[in-house]
Amino acid sequence: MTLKVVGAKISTFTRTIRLALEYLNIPYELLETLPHTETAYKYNAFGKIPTLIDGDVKLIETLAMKRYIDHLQQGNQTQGQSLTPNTLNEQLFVDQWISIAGDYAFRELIIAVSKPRQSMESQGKSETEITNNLESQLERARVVLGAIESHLASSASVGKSWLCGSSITWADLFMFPIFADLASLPERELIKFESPHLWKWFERFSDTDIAKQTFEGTVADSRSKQQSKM
Ligand SMILES: N[C@@H](CCC(=O)N[C@@H](CS)C(=O)NCC(=O)O)C(=O)O
Repeated sequence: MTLKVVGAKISTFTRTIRLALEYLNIPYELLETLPHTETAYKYNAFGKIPTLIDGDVKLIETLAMKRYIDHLQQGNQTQGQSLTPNTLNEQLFVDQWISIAGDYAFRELIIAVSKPRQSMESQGKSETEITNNLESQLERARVVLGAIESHLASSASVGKSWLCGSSITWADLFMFPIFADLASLPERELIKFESPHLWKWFERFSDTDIAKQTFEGTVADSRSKQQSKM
């Protein structure tokens, strides 16, 4: 039976799960819904997305989905690649970075910056007004960006290009959709000029097949379409 992902292309957490399924070549269908719709509540009492369904298995939190997808991948003898490393120390490291992505980065970059910016833009506020209104949020965002930047800088100094080592892990999959949204906003300048290692990591991930396969319908996609109409 094909897995079903209930969620939206625009949702960062949904994109994480789709990135994993694409990476591991696990077929799935996307049942598209935004949060807090009748469909979202049908599968998740909190109205959040995504939900992952596989027959009788229904999972409403991405951490549980991660564990389940790893389980599917381990059962698939033909698959060589894994998103979770083998040793306990490496797994703990990945778990920490997933938590940083899902909590600090999501809260300070998506909830505090990306969503209010988009809402102010749609209300027709000027760029000056938007940047003034976001001033304190951007200070907090800078702390998160700075911490990720210094981690990536020290990883790069020992030749490691991904968040948790030399290959893509779940940590990259949780972090990337957040940066894909942020990098499509004027706030990309903060990353580009103040966090060069983070910017390089973002560009490296953007260039992967899985990033391209899940680009359509994202905030970055709709903004690039809007800009090309102008
Ligand atoms: N802890 C949840 C977070 C999921 C989440 O916050 N999803 C967002 C969409 S990216 C959502 O449903 N937002 C609506 C809301 O917070 O009310 C998970 O890991 O699955």
